[in-house]
Parts: sequence; C-alpha cells; structure tokens
Amino acid sequence: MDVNTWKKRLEKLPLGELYLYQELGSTNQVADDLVQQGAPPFSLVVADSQTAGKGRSGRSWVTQPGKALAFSLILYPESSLIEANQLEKLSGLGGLAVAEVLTENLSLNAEIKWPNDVLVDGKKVAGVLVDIHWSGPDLKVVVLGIGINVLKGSVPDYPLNFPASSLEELAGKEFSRVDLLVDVLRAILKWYPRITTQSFLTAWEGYLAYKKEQVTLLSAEDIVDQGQLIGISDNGSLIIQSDSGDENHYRTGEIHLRLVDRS
Ligand code: BT5
Repeated sequence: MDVNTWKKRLEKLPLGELYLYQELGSTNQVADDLVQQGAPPFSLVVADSQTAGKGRSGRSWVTQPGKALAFSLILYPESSLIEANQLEKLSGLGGLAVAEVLTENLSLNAEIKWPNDVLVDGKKVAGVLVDIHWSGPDLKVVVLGIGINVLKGSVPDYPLNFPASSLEELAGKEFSRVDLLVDVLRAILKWYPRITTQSFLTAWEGYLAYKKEQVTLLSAEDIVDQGQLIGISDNGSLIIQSDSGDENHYRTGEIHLRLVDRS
C-alpha cells in the first residue's frame, strides 16, 4: 500500500483522523484504542495486512498483504439515531455499502447474507464486524470494521466456514483497492444519516440473499429454525416463515444462515 497516495485520496472525504498502517493486529482493535484516546468521529484505520484480524465471536479474519481491504470507521451515533434494539442495522450499513458499490460501480452480482457477509455469485467476498462501546444504557461508540477480498491470493487456503473468493477471481479482472475503499466509504457516509429510514431498510433488503428460499438457521451446530426467508423487519431482524407455520424474527447473536441444499 502506498500510504501517501492512499492518504491523499482519503483526505478528500469528510472523515476524522486517518491512520494507515502496512501491518497491524486488527484495525478494530486499534480503532478501539483510538476511541479511548478521544479520536474524532469518522476517524479511519486502514491496514494493508492484519496479523490478528477479528471475525465474529472470537473467529479470525485473514488479511494478506497487498491483496485485500481491511479498515475500521469510528462512529459516534446520536442516541436518537439508533435504538438498542436496532443494532443489526449497523452490520446492515456495512453490508449495504459494500454490496451497493460492488453492484453499481463494479457490475458484480452482490448479495448480503444476513447478518454480516457480502457474497458475489454465492461466495463470500467481504465480512463486517461491528464492535460497540456502551455508556450505561446508551450506545456511545461504534467501530464498523470491514474486510474485502479484492485480489487473487486474499482468500486463506485452509478450510473456511463458508465458500469464499476474491473480486478478481470472480470478475476475471483486477480492481484498485484504494478506489474501492473510497467508494465504500462514500456509500457508508451516504447511508449512515439515513439508517433509521425506510429507504435504508428497502435498500438493505434489496440485496438480501436467499429471499423466498428455504434456509436453515444454525447456532453453532444446532438447527434453530428452518423455513422460508421472508426479509428484514423494521428493526433489522431476519424474518423466517418457519416450516411449522410461525413467522419468527431473529437477532444476530450467534446465528448462522445456510441455504437448504435441495439437490
Ligand atoms: C466476519 O466474521 O466475516 C467479519 C470479518 C470482519 C473483518 C474486518 S477486517 C477489518 C476489521 N478489523 C478486524 O479485525 N476485523 C474487521 P465471521 O462471519 O465470523 O467470519 C469469520 C470466518 O470467515 C473465519 O472463521 C474463517 O472461516 C473465514 N475467513 C477468514 N478470513 C477470511 C477471508 N479473508 N475471506 C473469507 N473468509 C474468511
């Protein structure tokens, strides 16, 4: 990563402080530390590679040098902006921004596998990790972390929890990482003030993978529910029309979504 070039591009956006690293442990971890030091809103941490990238629930996320995007944006939501029971919308914000840019700017077939994965042609190309700091009952700080597999060689070569690929492999051409970063940040900045609106929900749901299809919801290895995926509720929960006939709503927690293989 050419830090000076990237910094010049990023300075044109209405962001806070910029922290660009060739290598660090985890951009979310560094952003957490910066929050403790009083980093201003929309401060951004970007790393060319991560040695301890974080997935959800203690899983790890691999960021190979020179191949991927790994960044974290610090947000200080106004207390009215997002209610405690709507936190799924923050993952939705990251997923929507990535899916929209991949679809509209790169002409890729992007979808969001609720809650936090972005798929292209059914393969995972990006993940979103939201870390939240509370001050008593109030949501104080949100660290929105996003990892995107841009170039060949960005996908780890060991077995993963879901089939994965890179944008280059799927599109058959290379993409500029810094262009993509700028576009995704623009999309986040566009949608963030609209996160409580119907247009946000409609746009997010528009990219939802497996709509009207039969899915299984898993918690670790246990089946939590099976049925048809209906959509996203007003507070960002996933709606499943269960095989038993009930309509069930799910928050993220430890839930995984899988398409039922009917072959
Ligand atoms: C995620 O977790 O998908 C969230 C990933 C968020 C990564 C970003 S990078 C910038 C910021 N800083 C961080 O430290 N993290 C965020 P989850 O759904 O739990 O998926 C994790 C699982 O994905 C792992 O257990 C692996 O099986 C798989 N995996 C790891 N690296 C991958 C990669 N590069 N591409 C596809 N799958 C990967």
